[in-house]
Amino acid sequence: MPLNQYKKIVVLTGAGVSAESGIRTFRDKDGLWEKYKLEDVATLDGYKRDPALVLDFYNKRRQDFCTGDVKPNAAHYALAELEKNFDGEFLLVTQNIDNLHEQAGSKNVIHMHGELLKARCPQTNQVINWVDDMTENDLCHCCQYPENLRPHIVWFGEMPLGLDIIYHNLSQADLFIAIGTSGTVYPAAGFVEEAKSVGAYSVEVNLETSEIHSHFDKIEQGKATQVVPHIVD
Ligand code: BJW
Repeated sequence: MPLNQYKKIVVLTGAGVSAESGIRTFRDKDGLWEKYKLEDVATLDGYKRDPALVLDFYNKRRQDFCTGDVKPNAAHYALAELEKNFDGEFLLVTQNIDNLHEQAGSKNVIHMHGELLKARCPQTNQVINWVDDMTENDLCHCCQYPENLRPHIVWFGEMPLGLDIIYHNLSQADLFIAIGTSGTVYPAAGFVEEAKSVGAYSVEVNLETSEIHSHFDKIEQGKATQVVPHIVD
C-alpha cells in the first residue's frame, strides 16, 4: 500500500496485535474474560469491593509479561518502521497495556487504557513505575497516604487517557488503520467513524470479523504479523 500519499496516519491497536507475542486477548476463545468477570477485575467498584482480587489479576499479568518469553512481533516492528520512515505525521493509539510497541521502537504512542508497568495516585494522578513488591498497603510516593496507589489502568466507566490528542489527530487524519481490536469497547470503537467523518480512508486488520467491520473502506483479514508488515511496506 503506497502510504506516502497520506499526510497524517492514525493507527489504533488492540489485543490482537500482541496475541502472537503470547499475550492473551479478552474476547477470543481462551480470552481473559472467559476466566474472569470483567465487573470484578475491570471496574472501580470491583477494585473497591475486593482490591486484592484486582491486584492479583494485574500482578499475574505483569508476572507473565515480565517473566515469560514475551517480545514484540513483526507487526509491532512494522509499525515502528512505518513511524520512522513516514514523511507525514503519525500517531499510534493502543488500547493495550503492555509496552511492546515501545520495545519495538515506536515513539509517538498513546496508551489510552493505561499501562501495566505503572501505578497511579488517585489523589494527584501522579504516575510512577510499578515496583515488584508493591501491595495495596504501600504508601503513595507523592502524597504518602497509605493504601493510595492503584494500577495505572482505565477500567470500565473511567475516562480513557489522551482523548484530546486522539480526537485532534483523528480530525486531521487521512488514513486510519485499526489492528486486532474487536470493536466492542467505546470510545475506541467509534474512532473509525470519527476519521471517516473527515474523509479519511480506513483499513481494518483482523483475524476475524470485528463488530465494526462495516465502517471500514478496506478489510485485511489475517494475522497481524503477516498482514501489517505487508500493508506498511
Ligand atoms: C487478531 C489476532 C491476530 C486475535 N492478528 N487480529 C453502552 C454503549 C456504549 C458504550 C458503553 C455502554 N455502556 C458502557 C459503555 C462505555 C464502556 C464500553 O464501551 N462498554 C462496552 C462493553 C459496551 N467504555 C468505557 O467505560 C470506557 N470509558 C468511557 O467510555 O468513558 C466515558 C466516555 C464517554 C464519551 C467519550 C469518551 C469517554 C473505558 C473502557 C476501558 C476498557 N478497559 C479494558 C480493561 C483495562 C485494560 C486491561 O486490563 O488490559 O481494556 S476492557 C478490555 O477491552 C481492555 C481492552 O483494551 C479493551 C478492548 O479490547 P480489544 O483490544 O479489542 O481486545 P478483544 O479481545 O476484544 O479483541 C481482540 C481482537 O483481536 C479480536 O477481534 C480478534 O479477532 C483479533 N485478533 N488475534 C489480528 N493474531
